[in-house]
Amino acid sequence: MSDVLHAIARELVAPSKGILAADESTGTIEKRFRTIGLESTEENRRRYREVLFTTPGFGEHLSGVILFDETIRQATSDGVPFVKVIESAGAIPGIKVDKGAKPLAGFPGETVTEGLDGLRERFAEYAGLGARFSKWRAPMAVGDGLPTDFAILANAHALARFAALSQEAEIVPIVEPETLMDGDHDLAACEDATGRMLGALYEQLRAHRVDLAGTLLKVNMVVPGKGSANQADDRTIAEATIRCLEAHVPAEVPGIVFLSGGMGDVEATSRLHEMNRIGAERGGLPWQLSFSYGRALQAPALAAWAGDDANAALAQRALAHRARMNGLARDGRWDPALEHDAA
Ligand code: 5MM
Repeated sequence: MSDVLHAIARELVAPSKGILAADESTGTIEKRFRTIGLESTEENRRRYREVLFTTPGFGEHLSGVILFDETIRQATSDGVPFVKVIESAGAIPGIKVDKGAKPLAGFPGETVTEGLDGLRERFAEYAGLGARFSKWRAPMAVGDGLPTDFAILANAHALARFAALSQEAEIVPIVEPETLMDGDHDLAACEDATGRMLGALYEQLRAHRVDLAGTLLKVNMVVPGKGSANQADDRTIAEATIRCLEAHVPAEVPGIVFLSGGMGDVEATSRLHEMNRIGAERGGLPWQLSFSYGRALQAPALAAWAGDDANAALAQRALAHRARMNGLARDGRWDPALEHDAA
């Protein structure tokens, strides 16, 4: 398959860099804005994204940005399209194409991600707008008997159909199965659910003739549920995550980028650092291990901005700091003492 896809996938997981997930759908950004008491209007969403994307040195530790449908069509207050702003900073624009997780009929408590209808045509439009990679997220809850094998299969099949259509449009697909952190399950239950999903996903990707070297995996770390009485330290989480990935992710996949899923921002950095330390101790892992954080990159910036452009420079310093910390963690070179240089 295309050398272009392989090159973009590798560029997204280049040393010292990772991806900014800024693809909050309208409902999700509304929740985020509520934390700063800001109304979620189209103009406020545009202003916020302008603050993020015009951060000085943006491309130093950010290889790409995942955008939402509305955002890929927006521009700065001076009229420069966001896609151009991102490219000028040396980063790659990407697009979230799924239409969200909807209840899976007949399977209470489970969901299947929708968005396949008309996707070929949407990909053609997104390619014209400048997207060079794409993303589809399939969240799965852990609970009594959940996730079921059927919900795993339904989501893995949809992820593979998405990936095949994305590659057809010469756009690198990022497949994102997410085992949710909600609940009181332990680390072993998360490892089991994540491993079952990854097993089904790679079976489906191969069956759909997807070129794995032109894809990336975005996935959760293996962690206990938020309500579990048995929380785990960063080293244990890093070891369990690598064990699970080694068992299920083929070596042709160039990179794995983690989601933050509700972990604290420093926690997300520290755990990524631990995994890359383990990789270095072992003389390397088959794939690059990097980040594609939403909340863990944006939370301090959003709080600093607080809806007021007078705070833009402060917010940009906060984003640049988290990007630098994760850029170091992605190379196993982070030091907690560096957190004190925060903006
Ligand atoms: C930024 O949040 C993304 C969009 O979610 P919705 O479709 O629910 O609005 C989400 O897909 C995101 O890219 C990943 O989950 C990573 O974000 P976190 O905050 O988990 O790092």
